[in-house]
Amino acid sequence: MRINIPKDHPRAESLRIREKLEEGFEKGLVASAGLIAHGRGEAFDYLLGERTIPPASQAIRTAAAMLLTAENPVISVNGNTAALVADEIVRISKSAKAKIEVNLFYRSTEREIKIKDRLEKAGASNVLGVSREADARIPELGSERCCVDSRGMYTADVVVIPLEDGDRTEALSKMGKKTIAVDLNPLSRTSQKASITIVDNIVRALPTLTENIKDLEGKSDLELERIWKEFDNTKNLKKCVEIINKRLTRMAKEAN
Ligand code: PTJ
Repeated sequence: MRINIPKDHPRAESLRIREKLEEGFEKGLVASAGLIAHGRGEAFDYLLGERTIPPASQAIRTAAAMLLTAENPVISVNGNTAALVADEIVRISKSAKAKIEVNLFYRSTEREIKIKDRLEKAGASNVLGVSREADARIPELGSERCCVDSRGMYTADVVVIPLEDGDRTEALSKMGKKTIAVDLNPLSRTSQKASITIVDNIVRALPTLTENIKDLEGKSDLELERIWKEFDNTKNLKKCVEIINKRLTRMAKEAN
C-alpha cells in the first residue's frame, strides 16, 4: 500500500527504502522472504545509527582495491539488491569491469527474468545466470544457489555477494574464490565467512564503493594488493560489534 511520505517525516528515508522493496515485491522481483530479510537488516542499521561507520568505510575501500586487481570479478544479484540498487550495480560493473549474474535463494525462472530486465533497464548489457545459463554447480551446496553460470561465478576469482546466506559464502571460499559481502549484521555467518564484509546498508555502501573505485583507479596493482592483503576481516567485524556495544551502553546510561 502506498502513502504520500511527508518530506519532513523523521523516518522518511527508511520509508522510501521500504516502498522500493514493496514495489519490487509487487512487480515480482523480490521474494516474500526478502521483505523479512530487510526487516532484520533495518534492525541492525538502527543499532549502527543508520550511518556508514568507520570500519565499513575501510572495508569498502579494501573491496574497491580487490575489485580493481581481480581478473574475473562477478557481482551476484538477488531480488532485494535488484529492487534497491540496480543502477548502482550497473555503475560498479562498468567501473570495475565486473560481470553481473543473477543468483537467487528462492529460485524461479520468472523472477530471474524480471531481475535481468530490471538490470538491463539500468544499462546492463550481459546479465548472466538466468535459467539454463546457470549450467555449472557449486560443489557441496544444497540450496538452489548452487546453480551458477560457467562464464560467471563458476570461473570468477572475486565474487560480490550482497545480502547473502552463509552456506554459499563458505562454499565459494572452499572453491578458492574471494568474497565481498554486504551485510548489516556483523554476526551473520556470511559476515564471518567472507573475505571482506561491508557492514553497511547496501543503499549507502554501493555508491561509496563506486566513489572508491574511481578514487583508486590510477593506483598500481602492487599498491592495490597491499590494501587488501593488509585487511583483517575478523578484526574489522570486531570493531563493528564494539561500535554497536558502545552505542547501546551509552544509550542505556542516558536512559537512567
Ligand atoms: O532474492 P532471493 O531469492 O535470492 O532471496 C534474498 C534473501 C535476502 C531473501 C535471501 O538471500 C535470504 O534469506 O537472506 P538472509 O539469510 O535473510 O540474509 C540476508 C542478510 O542481509 C541479513 O543478515 C540482513 O541483516 C542483511 N540485510 C538485509 N537488508 C539489508 C541487509 N544488509 C545490507 N543492506 C540491506 N539493505
